[in-house]
Amino acid sequence: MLSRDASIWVTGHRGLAGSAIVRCLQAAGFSRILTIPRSELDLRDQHAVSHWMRQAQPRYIVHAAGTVGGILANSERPVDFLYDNLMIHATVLRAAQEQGVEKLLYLGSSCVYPRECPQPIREEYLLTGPLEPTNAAYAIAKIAGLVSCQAYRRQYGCNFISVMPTNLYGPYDHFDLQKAHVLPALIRKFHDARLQSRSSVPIWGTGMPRREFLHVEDFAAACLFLLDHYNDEQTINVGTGEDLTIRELAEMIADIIVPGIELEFDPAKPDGTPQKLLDVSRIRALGWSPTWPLKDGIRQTYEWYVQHLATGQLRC
Ligand code: GFB
Repeated sequence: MLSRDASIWVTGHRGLAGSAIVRCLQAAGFSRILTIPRSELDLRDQHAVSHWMRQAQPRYIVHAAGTVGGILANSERPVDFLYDNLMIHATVLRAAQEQGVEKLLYLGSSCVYPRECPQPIREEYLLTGPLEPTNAAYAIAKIAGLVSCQAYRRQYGCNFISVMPTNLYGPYDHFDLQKAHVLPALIRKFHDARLQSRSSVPIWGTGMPRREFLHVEDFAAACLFLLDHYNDEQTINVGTGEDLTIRELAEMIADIIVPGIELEFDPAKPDGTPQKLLDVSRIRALGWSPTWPLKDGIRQTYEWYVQHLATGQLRC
Protein backbone atom coordinates (compact mmCIF):
# COMPACT_ATOMS: atom_id res chain seq x y z
CA MET A 1 0.00 0.00 0.00
CA LEU A 2 1.15 3.55 -0.73
CA SER A 3 1.57 5.87 2.24
CA ARG A 4 -1.41 8.24 2.35
CA ASP A 5 0.82 10.91 3.93
CA ALA A 6 3.40 10.91 1.13
CA SER A 7 3.41 13.45 -1.70
CA ILE A 8 1.87 12.20 -4.95
CA TRP A 9 2.00 14.25 -8.18
CA VAL A 10 -0.85 13.80 -10.64
CA THR A 11 0.11 15.17 -14.04
CA GLY A 12 -2.80 16.19 -16.30
CA HIS A 13 -4.97 16.77 -13.21
CA ARG A 14 -7.56 18.79 -15.14
CA GLY A 15 -8.20 16.12 -17.77
CA LEU A 16 -10.77 13.34 -17.85
CA ALA A 17 -8.54 10.68 -16.24
CA GLY A 18 -6.35 13.01 -14.17
CA SER A 19 -9.26 14.80 -12.48
CA ALA A 20 -10.96 11.49 -11.62
CA ILE A 21 -7.70 10.16 -10.18
CA VAL A 22 -7.31 13.28 -7.99
CA ARG A 23 -10.88 12.82 -6.67
CA CYS A 24 -10.17 9.12 -6.03
CA LEU A 25 -6.92 9.85 -4.15
CA GLN A 26 -8.66 12.52 -2.06
CA ALA A 27 -11.39 10.05 -1.14
CA ALA A 28 -8.73 7.47 -0.24
CA GLY A 29 -7.14 9.87 2.26
CA PHE A 30 -4.06 11.11 0.39
CA SER A 31 -3.20 14.37 2.13
CA ARG A 32 -0.43 15.68 -0.16
CA ILE A 33 -1.65 15.57 -3.77
CA LEU A 34 0.56 17.76 -5.96
CA THR A 35 -0.74 19.38 -9.14
CA ILE A 36 0.56 22.16 -11.41
CA PRO A 37 -1.32 23.62 -14.40
CA ARG A 38 0.03 23.52 -17.95
CA SER A 39 0.29 27.32 -17.87
CA GLU A 40 2.93 27.07 -15.09
CA LEU A 41 4.83 23.98 -16.24
CA ASP A 42 5.27 22.82 -19.84
CA LEU A 43 5.83 19.09 -19.48
CA ARG A 44 7.62 19.06 -22.84
CA ASP A 45 10.49 21.11 -21.32
CA GLN A 46 13.03 18.80 -19.64
CA HIS A 47 14.84 21.60 -17.82
CA ALA A 48 11.60 22.99 -16.39
CA VAL A 49 10.29 19.54 -15.39
CA SER A 50 13.57 18.54 -13.70
CA HIS A 51 13.71 21.88 -11.87
CA TRP A 52 10.11 21.54 -10.64
CA MET A 53 10.65 17.93 -9.58
CA ARG A 54 13.71 18.95 -7.52
CA GLN A 55 11.55 21.52 -5.74
CA ALA A 56 8.43 19.40 -5.31
CA GLN A 57 10.13 16.07 -4.52
CA PRO A 58 7.07 13.86 -5.11
CA ARG A 59 7.35 10.37 -3.66
CA TYR A 60 4.86 8.96 -6.18
CA ILE A 61 3.67 10.11 -9.64
CA VAL A 62 0.50 9.32 -11.58
CA HIS A 63 1.39 10.35 -15.11
CA ALA A 64 -2.00 11.12 -16.68
CA ALA A 65 -0.99 14.15 -18.79
CA GLY A 66 -1.14 13.93 -22.56
CA THR A 67 -2.44 15.46 -25.76
CA VAL A 68 -5.56 13.38 -26.45
CA GLY A 69 -8.53 13.41 -28.81
CA GLY A 70 -10.91 11.40 -30.93
CA ILE A 71 -10.49 9.86 -34.33
CA LEU A 72 -10.77 13.14 -36.29
CA ALA A 73 -8.35 15.10 -34.08
CA ASN A 74 -5.86 12.23 -34.34
CA SER A 75 -6.20 12.09 -38.12
CA GLU A 76 -5.77 15.85 -38.58
CA ARG A 77 -2.97 16.57 -36.04
CA PRO A 78 -0.57 13.58 -35.96
CA VAL A 79 2.48 15.75 -35.31
CA ASP A 80 0.92 17.32 -32.20
CA PHE A 81 -0.14 13.92 -30.86
CA LEU A 82 3.29 12.41 -31.56
CA TYR A 83 5.57 15.25 -30.44
CA ASP A 84 3.63 16.37 -27.36
CA ASN A 85 3.16 12.88 -25.95
CA LEU A 86 6.71 11.69 -26.69
CA MET A 87 8.15 14.78 -24.94
CA ILE A 88 5.73 14.65 -22.00
CA HIS A 89 6.68 11.07 -21.22
CA ALA A 90 10.41 11.50 -21.86
CA THR A 91 10.79 14.46 -19.50
CA VAL A 92 8.66 13.17 -16.63
CA LEU A 93 10.16 9.68 -16.59
CA ARG A 94 13.73 11.04 -16.80
CA ALA A 95 13.12 13.50 -13.96
CA ALA A 96 11.40 10.80 -11.90
CA GLN A 97 14.46 8.56 -12.24
CA GLU A 98 16.82 11.46 -11.42
CA GLN A 99 14.83 12.31 -8.27
CA GLY A 100 14.41 8.72 -7.12
CA VAL A 101 10.61 8.75 -7.29
CA GLU A 102 9.49 5.62 -5.42
CA LYS A 103 6.64 4.65 -7.78
CA LEU A 104 5.21 6.00 -11.04
CA LEU A 105 2.02 4.92 -12.81
CA TYR A 106 1.97 5.66 -16.56
CA LEU A 107 -1.33 5.86 -18.46
CA GLY A 108 -1.29 4.33 -21.93
CA SER A 109 -4.22 3.74 -24.30
CA SER A 110 -5.89 0.78 -25.98
CA CYS A 111 -5.00 2.23 -29.39
CA VAL A 112 -1.44 0.92 -28.87
CA TYR A 113 -2.57 -2.54 -30.01
CA PRO A 114 -2.51 -3.69 -33.66
CA ARG A 115 -5.56 -2.87 -35.77
CA GLU A 116 -6.31 -6.51 -36.65
CA CYS A 117 -5.20 -8.48 -33.58
CA PRO A 118 -7.38 -11.26 -32.12
CA GLN A 119 -10.18 -10.12 -29.80
CA PRO A 120 -10.29 -9.73 -26.88
CA ILE A 121 -6.83 -8.15 -26.95
CA ARG A 122 -4.24 -9.60 -24.58
CA GLU A 123 -1.32 -7.45 -23.39
CA GLU A 124 1.06 -9.81 -25.23
CA TYR A 125 -0.35 -8.69 -28.61
CA LEU A 126 1.52 -5.37 -28.34
CA LEU A 127 3.79 -4.72 -31.36
CA THR A 128 2.63 -7.87 -33.20
CA GLY A 129 1.05 -6.07 -36.16
CA PRO A 130 0.33 -2.81 -37.99
CA LEU A 131 -1.43 -0.01 -36.09
CA GLU A 132 -4.71 1.72 -36.96
CA PRO A 133 -3.64 4.51 -39.40
CA THR A 134 -5.99 7.16 -37.96
CA ASN A 135 -4.10 7.24 -34.65
CA ALA A 136 -0.74 5.56 -35.38
CA ALA A 137 1.25 8.67 -34.39
CA TYR A 138 -0.44 8.84 -31.00
CA ALA A 139 -0.13 5.08 -30.53
CA ILE A 140 3.63 5.17 -31.24
CA ALA A 141 4.05 7.91 -28.62
CA LYS A 142 2.08 5.89 -26.05
CA ILE A 143 4.03 2.72 -26.87
CA ALA A 144 7.26 4.68 -26.36
CA GLY A 145 6.04 5.68 -22.90
CA LEU A 146 5.15 2.10 -22.01
CA VAL A 147 8.51 0.75 -23.21
CA SER A 148 10.28 3.59 -21.37
CA CYS A 149 8.75 2.42 -18.08
CA GLN A 150 10.11 -1.07 -18.72
CA ALA A 151 13.54 0.32 -19.72
CA TYR A 152 13.86 2.45 -16.57
CA ARG A 153 12.97 -0.60 -14.50
CA ARG A 154 15.68 -2.70 -16.19
CA GLN A 155 18.43 -0.06 -16.29
CA TYR A 156 17.80 1.81 -13.02
CA GLY A 157 15.49 -0.45 -10.99
CA CYS A 158 12.68 2.16 -11.15
CA ASN A 159 9.25 0.94 -10.01
CA PHE A 160 7.42 2.43 -13.01
CA ILE A 161 4.22 0.55 -13.86
CA SER A 162 1.87 1.09 -16.83
CA VAL A 163 -1.83 0.61 -17.55
CA MET A 164 -3.63 0.35 -20.89
CA PRO A 165 -7.16 1.74 -20.46
CA THR A 166 -9.96 1.14 -22.93
CA ASN A 167 -12.02 4.12 -24.14
CA LEU A 168 -12.84 6.21 -21.07
CA TYR A 169 -15.81 8.49 -20.51
CA GLY A 170 -17.36 10.52 -17.71
CA PRO A 171 -17.29 13.99 -16.08
CA TYR A 172 -14.63 16.54 -17.16
CA ASP A 173 -14.33 15.02 -20.62
CA HIS A 174 -13.89 17.07 -23.82
CA PHE A 175 -17.20 17.88 -25.56
CA ASP A 176 -15.82 19.75 -28.59
CA LEU A 177 -17.44 18.10 -31.61
CA GLN A 178 -14.21 18.08 -33.66
CA LYS A 179 -11.82 16.95 -30.88
CA ALA A 180 -13.96 14.76 -28.64
CA HIS A 181 -14.26 10.99 -28.47
CA VAL A 182 -17.48 9.41 -29.63
CA LEU A 183 -19.38 9.13 -26.35
CA PRO A 184 -19.14 12.78 -25.24
CA ALA A 185 -19.60 13.94 -28.84
CA LEU A 186 -22.87 12.02 -29.10
CA ILE A 187 -24.08 13.33 -25.73
CA ARG A 188 -23.59 16.85 -27.04
CA LYS A 189 -25.11 16.10 -30.46
CA PHE A 190 -28.26 14.53 -28.98
CA HIS A 191 -28.60 17.31 -26.40
CA ASP A 192 -28.35 19.99 -29.11
CA ALA A 193 -30.84 18.08 -31.29
CA ARG A 194 -33.28 18.00 -28.38
CA LEU A 195 -32.92 21.74 -27.70
CA GLN A 196 -33.32 22.58 -31.39
CA SER A 197 -36.12 20.02 -31.93
CA ARG A 198 -34.18 18.42 -34.76
CA SER A 199 -35.50 15.18 -36.29
CA SER A 200 -32.11 13.49 -36.84
CA VAL A 201 -28.49 13.40 -35.62
CA PRO A 202 -25.37 12.82 -37.78
CA ILE A 203 -23.23 9.87 -36.67
CA TRP A 204 -19.75 9.47 -38.17
CA GLY A 205 -18.90 6.26 -40.03
CA THR A 206 -21.05 3.17 -40.60
CA GLY A 207 -22.00 2.55 -36.97
CA MET A 208 -20.52 -0.94 -37.30
CA PRO A 209 -17.23 -0.57 -35.32
CA ARG A 210 -17.31 -1.95 -31.81
CA ARG A 211 -16.00 -0.06 -28.77
CA GLU A 212 -15.60 -0.77 -25.07
CA PHE A 213 -16.32 2.04 -22.61
CA LEU A 214 -15.10 2.29 -19.02
CA HIS A 215 -16.38 4.99 -16.64
CA VAL A 216 -13.46 7.17 -15.60
CA GLU A 217 -14.30 6.76 -11.89
CA ASP A 218 -13.88 3.00 -12.30
CA PHE A 219 -10.61 3.65 -14.10
CA ALA A 220 -9.36 5.87 -11.29
CA ALA A 221 -10.19 3.15 -8.76
CA ALA A 222 -8.25 0.64 -10.89
CA CYS A 223 -5.25 2.99 -10.93
CA LEU A 224 -5.26 3.26 -7.13
CA PHE A 225 -5.69 -0.50 -6.83
CA LEU A 226 -2.59 -1.04 -9.02
CA LEU A 227 -0.61 1.66 -7.23
CA ASP A 228 -1.26 -0.17 -3.97
CA HIS A 229 -0.83 -3.74 -5.16
CA TYR A 230 1.08 -4.03 -8.49
CA ASN A 231 4.86 -3.76 -9.01
CA ASP A 232 5.74 -5.60 -12.24
CA GLU A 233 6.96 -4.47 -15.67
CA GLN A 234 4.08 -6.14 -17.60
CA THR A 235 1.51 -3.54 -18.65
CA ILE A 236 -2.06 -4.19 -17.47
CA ASN A 237 -5.26 -3.75 -19.53
CA VAL A 238 -8.09 -1.94 -17.72
CA GLY A 239 -11.60 -2.24 -19.13
CA THR A 240 -15.04 -3.77 -18.70
CA GLY A 241 -14.53 -6.77 -21.00
CA GLU A 242 -17.74 -5.87 -22.90
CA ASP A 243 -18.22 -3.86 -26.10
CA LEU A 244 -21.04 -2.69 -28.36
CA THR A 245 -21.39 -1.20 -31.84
CA ILE A 246 -21.40 2.56 -32.36
CA ARG A 247 -24.98 2.17 -33.57
CA GLU A 248 -25.98 0.46 -30.27
CA LEU A 249 -24.15 3.19 -28.33
CA ALA A 250 -25.95 5.93 -30.27
CA GLU A 251 -29.30 4.23 -29.65
CA MET A 252 -28.51 3.93 -25.92
CA ILE A 253 -27.61 7.64 -25.67
CA ALA A 254 -30.62 8.70 -27.78
CA ASP A 255 -32.88 6.67 -25.49
CA ILE A 256 -31.63 8.72 -22.52
CA ILE A 257 -31.65 12.19 -24.13
CA VAL A 258 -34.05 12.28 -27.07
CA PRO A 259 -35.85 8.96 -27.60
CA GLY A 260 -36.90 8.02 -31.13
CA ILE A 261 -34.68 10.51 -32.99
CA GLU A 262 -33.35 9.36 -36.37
CA LEU A 263 -29.67 8.38 -36.69
CA GLU A 264 -27.99 9.54 -39.90
CA PHE A 265 -24.79 7.55 -40.49
CA ASP A 266 -22.09 9.18 -42.64
CA PRO A 267 -19.82 6.48 -44.17
CA ALA A 268 -17.59 9.26 -45.59
CA LYS A 269 -16.28 9.76 -42.05
CA PRO A 270 -13.64 7.25 -40.79
CA ASP A 271 -14.67 4.17 -38.79
CA GLY A 272 -11.16 3.61 -37.38
CA THR A 273 -10.33 0.29 -35.72
CA PRO A 274 -13.11 -2.29 -36.33
CA GLN A 275 -12.89 -3.52 -32.71
CA LYS A 276 -10.58 -3.07 -29.69
CA LEU A 277 -12.04 -5.09 -26.85
CA LEU A 278 -9.46 -5.59 -24.09
CA ASP A 279 -8.80 -8.90 -22.38
CA VAL A 280 -9.11 -7.92 -18.72
CA SER A 281 -8.39 -11.31 -17.18
CA ARG A 282 -5.07 -10.13 -15.65
CA ILE A 283 -6.55 -7.27 -13.62
CA ARG A 284 -9.58 -9.41 -12.71
CA ALA A 285 -7.18 -12.09 -11.42
CA LEU A 286 -5.48 -9.39 -9.31
CA GLY A 287 -8.87 -8.69 -7.72
CA TRP A 288 -10.28 -5.58 -9.46
CA SER A 289 -13.58 -5.22 -11.35
CA PRO A 290 -15.52 -2.18 -12.62
CA THR A 291 -18.81 -1.07 -11.02
CA TRP A 292 -20.53 1.36 -13.45
CA PRO A 293 -23.12 -0.14 -15.88
CA LEU A 294 -22.74 1.73 -19.19
CA LYS A 295 -26.28 3.15 -19.33
CA ASP A 296 -26.04 4.47 -15.75
CA GLY A 297 -22.63 5.96 -16.51
CA ILE A 298 -23.94 7.71 -19.61
CA ARG A 299 -26.90 9.08 -17.66
CA GLN A 300 -24.57 10.40 -14.90
CA THR A 301 -22.24 11.95 -17.50
CA TYR A 302 -25.16 13.62 -19.29
CA GLU A 303 -26.45 15.09 -15.99
CA TRP A 304 -22.94 16.42 -15.29
CA TYR A 305 -22.77 17.88 -18.84
CA VAL A 306 -26.10 19.72 -18.50
CA GLN A 307 -25.16 21.13 -15.08
CA HIS A 308 -21.78 22.39 -16.31
CA LEU A 309 -23.12 23.65 -19.65
CA ALA A 310 -25.16 26.20 -17.70
CA THR A 311 -22.08 27.42 -15.80
CA GLY A 312 -19.83 27.78 -18.89
CA GLN A 313 -17.22 25.45 -17.31
CA LEU A 314 -17.24 22.90 -20.14
CA ARG A 315 -14.23 22.15 -22.39
CA CYS A 316 -16.18 22.50 -25.65
O1 GFB B 1 -14.07 7.73 -29.99
P1 GFB B 1 -13.49 7.90 -31.35
O2 GFB B 1 -13.29 9.27 -31.85
O3 GFB B 1 -12.06 7.20 -31.40
O4 GFB B 1 -14.38 7.10 -32.46
P2 GFB B 1 -11.58 5.68 -31.48
C1 GFB B 1 -14.95 5.89 -32.17
C2 GFB B 1 -15.92 5.51 -33.29
O5 GFB B 1 -17.08 6.37 -33.16
C3 GFB B 1 -15.39 5.74 -34.72
C4 GFB B 1 -17.44 6.87 -34.43
O6 GFB B 1 -15.81 4.65 -35.50
C5 GFB B 1 -16.10 7.02 -35.15
O7 GFB B 1 -16.31 7.07 -36.54
N1 GFB B 1 -18.18 8.12 -34.29
C6 GFB B 1 -19.47 8.31 -34.65
C7 GFB B 1 -17.72 9.27 -33.77
N2 GFB B 1 -19.85 9.57 -34.42
C8 GFB B 1 -18.78 10.21 -33.87
C9 GFB B 1 -18.58 11.54 -33.41
O8 GFB B 1 -19.46 12.42 -33.48
N3 GFB B 1 -17.36 11.82 -32.87
C10 GFB B 1 -16.36 10.88 -32.78
N4 GFB B 1 -15.18 11.23 -32.21
N5 GFB B 1 -16.51 9.58 -33.23
C11 GFB B 1 -9.56 6.69 -30.19
C12 GFB B 1 -8.20 7.20 -30.59
O9 GFB B 1 -10.02 5.89 -31.28
O10 GFB B 1 -9.51 5.84 -29.06
C13 GFB B 1 -7.56 7.92 -29.43
O11 GFB B 1 -8.34 8.08 -31.71
C14 GFB B 1 -7.61 7.08 -28.18
O12 GFB B 1 -6.23 8.22 -29.74
C15 GFB B 1 -9.00 6.55 -27.91
O13 GFB B 1 -6.73 6.01 -28.32
C16 GFB B 1 -8.99 5.63 -26.70
O14 GFB B 1 -12.12 4.88 -30.36
O15 GFB B 1 -11.77 5.17 -32.86
